Amino acid sequence: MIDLRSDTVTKPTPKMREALARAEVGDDVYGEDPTVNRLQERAAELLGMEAALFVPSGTMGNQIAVKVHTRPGDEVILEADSHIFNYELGMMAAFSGVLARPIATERGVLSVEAIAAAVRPPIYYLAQTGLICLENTHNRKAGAVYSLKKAQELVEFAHSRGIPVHLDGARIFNAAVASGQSAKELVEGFDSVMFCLSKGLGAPVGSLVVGSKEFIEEARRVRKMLGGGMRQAGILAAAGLYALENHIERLAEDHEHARLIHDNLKKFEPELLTLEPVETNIVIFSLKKMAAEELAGKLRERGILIHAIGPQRVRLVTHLDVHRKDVLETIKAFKEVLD
Ligand code: TLP
Repeated sequence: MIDLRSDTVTKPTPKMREALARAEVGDDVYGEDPTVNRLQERAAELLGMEAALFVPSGTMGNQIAVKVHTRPGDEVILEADSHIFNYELGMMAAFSGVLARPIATERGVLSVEAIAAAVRPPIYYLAQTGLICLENTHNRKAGAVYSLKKAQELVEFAHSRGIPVHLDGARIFNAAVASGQSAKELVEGFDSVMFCLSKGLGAPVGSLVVGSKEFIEEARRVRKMLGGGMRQAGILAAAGLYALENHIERLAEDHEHARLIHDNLKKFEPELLTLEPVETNIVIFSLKKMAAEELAGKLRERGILIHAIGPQRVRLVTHLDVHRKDVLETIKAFKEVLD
């Protein structure tokens, strides 16, 4: 099967498995796993922050950040299609007791004006804005990238109002490769960042939360509350270290593959579908004459898996287990089905 449902489906490569097998381990709840410690140091260094914490999933990383930055009753400003708001099961309310203040956008990129209008004035009977969350790249907006300038403007504005900013950077390295800026530059000034090893970077499990020493100390406590202390997690961290060493630059290949699929789907516009712009490794389009599930079913018969993310809306994600020949086969299958 050519699996384009998500970049979460990647399997560890033989070399990554070797790194996993060789990993030195210890009990990470005691802070004694040398491989986890190395991964955390490397992550902090790559993002130019003081410290990092290895967590089992992106969702846990985001929710730890929400908890650490806010108090119950606070509002959290975020984009209406963001992962934190839509796909984390209302955990920000359930666990941190905060209210979401979603702002709808065209391409997932919030503006200073929209945020300024959503920030509550400091009046004692109003819920206060405890946190702003951004998402780079933006999953539901077809992998859209926040430009450095936009992100910096928002961070500066938030800080001028005393509000911390968390970045859901599940795919921050895709943003870095696509924009030609380093991940470090793209996250400068953010109060915390979560990024995933288990997506395009190809590790089997794991994400990192990155921030100041003080923030990470508190994040470690919250991780334990959630049952996220992982003991001999060096086995997993070794895969993450391998991914950070070997799988960042190659993301460009995934972007090229996504562009190739996108370019070929253009032939079916405007009659059969409407494409959203492609910026990284995610292609999203809306079908006009067929249900998304029907298309998914027809492609499955041809050995291709895609994700129906709405009644008419479809998502395809390229990743390190999708090779050029798979892309060409996908394009051929689309032609057969849509023609
Ligand atoms: N995204 C998954 C699904 O949950 C939708 C996917 O297939 O794309 N932030 C962003 C921007 C994400 O896209 C995801 C996962 C997460 C956070 C959560 O990461 P995990 O799955 O590790 O909890």
